[in-house]
Amino acid sequence: IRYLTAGETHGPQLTAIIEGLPSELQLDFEELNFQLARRQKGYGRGRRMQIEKDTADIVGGVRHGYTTGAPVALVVANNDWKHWTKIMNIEPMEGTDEEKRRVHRPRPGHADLNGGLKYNHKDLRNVLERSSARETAIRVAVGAVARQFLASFGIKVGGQVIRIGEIEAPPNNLPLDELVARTEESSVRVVDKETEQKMEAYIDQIKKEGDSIGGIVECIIEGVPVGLGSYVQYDRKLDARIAQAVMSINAFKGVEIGIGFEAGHIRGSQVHDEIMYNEEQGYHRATNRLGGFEGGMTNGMPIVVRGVMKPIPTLYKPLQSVDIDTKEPFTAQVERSDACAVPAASVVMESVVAWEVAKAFLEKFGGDSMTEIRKNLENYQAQVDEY
Ligand code: EPS
Repeated sequence: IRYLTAGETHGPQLTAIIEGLPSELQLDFEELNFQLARRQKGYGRGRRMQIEKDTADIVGGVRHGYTTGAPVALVVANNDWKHWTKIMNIEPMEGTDEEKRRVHRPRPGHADLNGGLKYNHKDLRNVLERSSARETAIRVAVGAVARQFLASFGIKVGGQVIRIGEIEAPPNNLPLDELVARTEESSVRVVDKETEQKMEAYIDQIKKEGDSIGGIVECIIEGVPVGLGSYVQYDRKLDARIAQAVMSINAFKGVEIGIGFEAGHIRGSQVHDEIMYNEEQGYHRATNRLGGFEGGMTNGMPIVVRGVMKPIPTLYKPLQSVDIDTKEPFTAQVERSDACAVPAASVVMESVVAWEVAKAFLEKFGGDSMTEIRKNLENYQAQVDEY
């Protein structure tokens, strides 16, 4: 199974094609749009989110509520397109640089300069239109399909914001359903109300100062069978594939599984999860410091992944850069930006991790229909239960 996306942030739409989904997967369209709405929320977003009301259209591969096994094509329209029809048109355009909204001043921290050099674009708009984090909207739509696939096997996905800049959320050990319910009510996707208030005030302050702020988000996936991914080849290690997926989210600079980097400063006896057995649970671990992975394979414990997002590089507070026409220094002018997109990034991370888990699940229990996959899973489950 694989997917590709296409589309520009101010173009007509974002598009994805998912190839390799089995037939007989029932899709709940409201749930799909609910995931898109979750990504649009969050304290600290800018004016663009007032323009967009993201919904997904399915334009292939689904009939009467079920996948057919054909490629599933998804479309998320850009409402902002109506302001950009000339500038982003596929037809040649006559006009001044200003009329074309040509970009010749690369913004530090963005793809602008590297992309311009690489693709030889003298208009950096050709880079920024595609490198924009707007693309995460369609990835959330794809992830929403993956989540529904996983849910049909009892696999649940949730997440929370762990930190925004200086403000850290206190640790909690809530059951996943409760964590999901509580974070859903929060403007910054945290459980603790006091932390929420502190984070909102902090974001206000950052915004007032013309700055931006990043943070750390966590994704948890429960109910995953043991043995997804494999130790036998580097590119089959599921933890590695999840890390790649998380790093691919715009502005993400690091990933950890379980206790992650903390494993580098405590002892082995404090890191490894002891193996237990009882009739009811079968094999399990006494703790879950390794975040559900040993040897690149799931061990049946919840998958716990964290990712760090850098502050958004579009700043009202100017940073120095160099004009590609004149090679002269300039300081950037910003029209609109998000001061903080960490709560939205939390939803994106859930989506991309869910996709990787669904992909590994299909590799292990692969079949062309949900019926076939279900039988393969039951067969394997019986083998594991007997072991
Ligand atoms: C983004 C810049 C802003 C964000 C955008 C990501 O858009 P614009 O350039 O139109 O002001 O709002 O995010 C989204 C549109 C979205 O849906 O998340 C960027 O440069 O990455």
